[in-house]
Parts: sequence; C-alpha cells; structure tokens
Amino acid sequence: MRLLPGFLSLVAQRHLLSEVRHVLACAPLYSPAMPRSGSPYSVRMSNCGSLGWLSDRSGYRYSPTHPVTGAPWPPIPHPILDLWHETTGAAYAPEACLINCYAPTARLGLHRDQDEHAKDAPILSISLGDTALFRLGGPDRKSPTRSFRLGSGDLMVLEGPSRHWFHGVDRIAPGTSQLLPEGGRINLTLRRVTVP
Ligand code: MD6
Ligand code: FE
Repeated sequence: MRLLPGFLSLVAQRHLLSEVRHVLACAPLYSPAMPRSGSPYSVRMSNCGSLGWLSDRSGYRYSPTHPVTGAPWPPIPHPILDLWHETTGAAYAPEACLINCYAPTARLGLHRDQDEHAKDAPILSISLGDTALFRLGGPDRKSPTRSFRLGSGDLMVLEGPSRHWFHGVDRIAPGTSQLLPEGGRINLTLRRVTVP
C-alpha cells in the first residue's frame, strides 16, 4: 500500500469536486442493496467509466449502465485519469471509477475488491471531504488490521499484495473538512476491470 497524504492541493480538490458533481448530474447517486439480504448500504454510490461496480440482491458485478436510469456511465474526467497514470505508473487506463458518498454517519464494512479480472492491476483511492477512519487488514478476514486517517486530498494506491487485502471505513469524522458544504465524504476508487 502506498499512501500519498496531501497529494491534492485545495485548488485541485475543488476542481476534482466540480468534475465529480458534473458526473453525478448525469449519473445520480443511488442506494445500493447488499447481496441476498437486500439491506441498503449506508453509503450512496455512482460510477463513471466504461464499467461501473454494482451491488444488488443478486450479487456484485460490473455493468456498462446505471441501474436506475439505464444510461451508460459518463466517462472518467481527464484530471482523474491523469492522477491514475501519475500515481500508479500504469500505461493502461482504468475502466471503472466508483463514487462512494458518505453522510456523516455512513460506514463501509470490511471487504476485498475481487470482482475484477485484472487481479494484478493497482487500485487508486481519492478522498474528498471529511476525514475517514480507514481500516486495512490483510489477506484473510481474521488477519490483524490497523487503522489510519484518510483526509481530503489524500491518495492511496493498493498494489502488490495489498491489492487483495481486506479494508473498510469505520467512520467519518464530521466537520473535519470545509470542502463539501453538505459535509460528509466522497471517495473515488479507480480500477482496471478487464485484463489489460
Ligand atoms: C473508501 N475505499 O475509502 C472505500 N477499495 O471510501 C475502498 O473500498 C477501497 O480505498 C479498494 C482500494 C482502495 C479503497
Ligand atoms: Fe474497497
């Protein structure tokens, strides 16, 4: 895992946020459901890119279209693609950019990202807004974990073995950033889905 704290200046964060808002105007946030139980996540989601990650009663999958509007996902904005190439060093582009939107009380349970065919490709995470208490474990659900803060403008690259480690968001620290007027946090995770 590679943490890049404070990688984005405030100006860069504002610019990225406005790109994300444009994406969300076209691909609105929705409340996904967990497989089997159908219980809602506390996090609202959307995507951009040729493929978007979805969760519903029937499971997890990548889809070229929005589950509510049926429209193709909007493209990944260029400044976000530039960050991918700059931080991962990958020559290939990501296909999916998942947008996770946390209200002040939202959290995300311990999970692994394992729905991608490109098992060796890195994942880039971009945090905007209130600080998250992020938990990173290891290869097994029972592996020891540690937690650290992801603040607005922090980037994290999961690569090598850490690409397959368990992780989650324990909580959001309200009022730690002024970036989002409504409060809360937006996280972008960029992934390669098909083998490059
Ligand atoms: C989040 N992030 O930070 C959730 N997954 O809101 C993730 O689930 C994640 O940060 C894979 C790689 C990096 C991540
Ligand atoms: Fe994840």
